[in-house]
Amino acid sequence: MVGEAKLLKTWSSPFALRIVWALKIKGIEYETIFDHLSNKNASFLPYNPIYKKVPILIHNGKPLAEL
Ligand SMILES: N[C@@H](CCC(=O)N[C@@H](CS)C(=O)NCC(=O)O)C(=O)O
Repeated sequence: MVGEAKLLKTWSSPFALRIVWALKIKGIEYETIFDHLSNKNASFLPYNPIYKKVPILIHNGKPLAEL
């Protein structure tokens, strides 16, 4: 993957494991950002303001939610 990848997730999100495994299988380096769903200023809110769900994969600043 060209560019920077960040994965926004909670520590317990089972949905995020799909992304973690996919990135690992593909050998893609990424930064993990943990947050809490109850945090009103959560880091993921600007990236998925309607559904307010994680995980969100951010590639070069562009969010991919509901993967
Ligand atoms: N369709 C989404 C579902 C993701 C999802 O439900 N994530 C949960 C955490 S595991 C969540 O963000 N829940 C917050 C809420 O429902 O308000 C996906 O497959 O990624």
